[in-house]
Amino acid sequence: MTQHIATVGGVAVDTRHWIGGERVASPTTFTDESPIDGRVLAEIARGGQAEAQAAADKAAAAFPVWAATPRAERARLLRAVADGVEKRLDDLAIVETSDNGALLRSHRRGVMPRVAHNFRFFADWLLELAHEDFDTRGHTNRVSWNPAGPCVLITPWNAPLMLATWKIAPALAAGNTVVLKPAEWSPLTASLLADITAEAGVPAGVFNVVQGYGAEAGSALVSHPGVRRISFTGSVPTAKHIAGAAAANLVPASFELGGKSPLLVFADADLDLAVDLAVEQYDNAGQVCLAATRLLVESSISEEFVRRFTAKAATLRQGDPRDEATDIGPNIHARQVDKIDGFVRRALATGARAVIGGGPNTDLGGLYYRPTLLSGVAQDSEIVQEEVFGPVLTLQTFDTEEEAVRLANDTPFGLAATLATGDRARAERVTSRLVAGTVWVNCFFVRDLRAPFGGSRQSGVGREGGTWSFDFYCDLKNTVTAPKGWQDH
Ligand code: TXE
Repeated sequence: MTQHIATVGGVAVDTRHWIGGERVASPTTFTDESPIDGRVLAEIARGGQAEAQAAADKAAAAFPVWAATPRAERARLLRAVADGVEKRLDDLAIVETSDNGALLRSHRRGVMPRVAHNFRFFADWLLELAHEDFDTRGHTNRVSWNPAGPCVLITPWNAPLMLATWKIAPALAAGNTVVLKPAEWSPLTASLLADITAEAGVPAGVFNVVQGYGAEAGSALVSHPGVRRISFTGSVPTAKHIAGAAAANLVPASFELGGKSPLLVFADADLDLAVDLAVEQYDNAGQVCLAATRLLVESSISEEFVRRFTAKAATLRQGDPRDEATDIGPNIHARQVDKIDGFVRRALATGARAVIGGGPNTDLGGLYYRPTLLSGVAQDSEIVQEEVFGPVLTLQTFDTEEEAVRLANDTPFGLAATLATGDRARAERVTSRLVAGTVWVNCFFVRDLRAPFGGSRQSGVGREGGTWSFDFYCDLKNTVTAPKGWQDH
């Protein structure tokens, strides 16, 4: 029994799947390492076809009862999960930091409270979700929201519990059952969440976790014919693979993918604010899909911008993410660091110049990449067109608003854009022309769960948040009732 428990940051974490309200082991395991120092944290159950089948069966079996559970009761249970998250906030924070290397102080103060909020928000929203009635020549149309069935949720490692619970909370609130497959590089907090849901009283089979690799557990889950919805956050190639599996079973799927978002800095901007916004893009060591990694700066102020940016970036402390004073931690995995460095090497070899950074921080070991800014990059170059997912920004300049918009929109992505300008009319003009699911004006990363979140082009399909989440996780039914034919008429 005890060999299934790993102790991470002093917290006991079960390394098995959570299927039908029980812990389930697999014949084989995979190794989970910490990006902080490469230390082995746990041997995790390695799911595949059999575990996917078992979880899908349990989710299907639990669905009718959960779907029929009164909304008030579902909402109560989701709030109990939120309470459980808050009760174990420190445990979740230290385990997540150990597992994915993001800052402990962010997990404690920002991320984990928002995980709890995800459950409360969708519990509240559920209770307000009203059916809509309208009249057609005396006939009543009643549009009602009905749970779709078992949902498979596939999530990434850059913000594991945060991104998973954006999906889990609305899916469960809507009356669906869930099978979560967390990323193999950060599997631990999903297991703690399973404990929390059980303690909260969520019935067996309503929430399930299958651990494992994407090509094994993930692939088996998304191909399962019993699944009614698939929601995915991750990379574009994996999304295309999942889209194929979803299409084969005609299952609606939503995709939150990568980005190559711009930060447009106009000469009329508050320059210190613009610099703060730019430096903020190094958060989470650049492993944020929304990150505005392309700095587009009006030529007339670019020199001053770079001067202030460089000074500000020099104050960032890179190091152990458990240390309160650290601003930038490690990247997730040696493979990711190699990938980041490959992008930077190729850019430097083709004419780019490193204004700051330009390689791993070898003082800290190979997993920490120095915050990097590259200038002299061509618009059609790989470094400008492709997502790096590391602390690497590019700098380009523009002379006119027209040129700024053209550069901003000229990538395969359309997730977000950030503007720094002091001119409201310009902000409106530019915003209306940007291809982006979210535009921030003189701010960054302000996120309200009532608002839709998602991307255009290769950044995704569908939106999450508020009503849009319920749109996705529900089957709408329109019931048309005639005024005639009643016994009592
Ligand atoms: O992503 P994958 P990776 C981008 C970022 C990063 C790159 C690669 O640029 O460098 O993607 O990261 C599961 N069937 N983003 O390789 O493979 C996998 O197990 C079903 C941006 O980690 O997409 C994991 O749970 N599932 C992004 C999840 O998909 C499969 C966040 C994501 O892994 C599968 C993460 C398959 N065939 C990466 N193959 C964002 N939008 O924020 C893999 N998975």
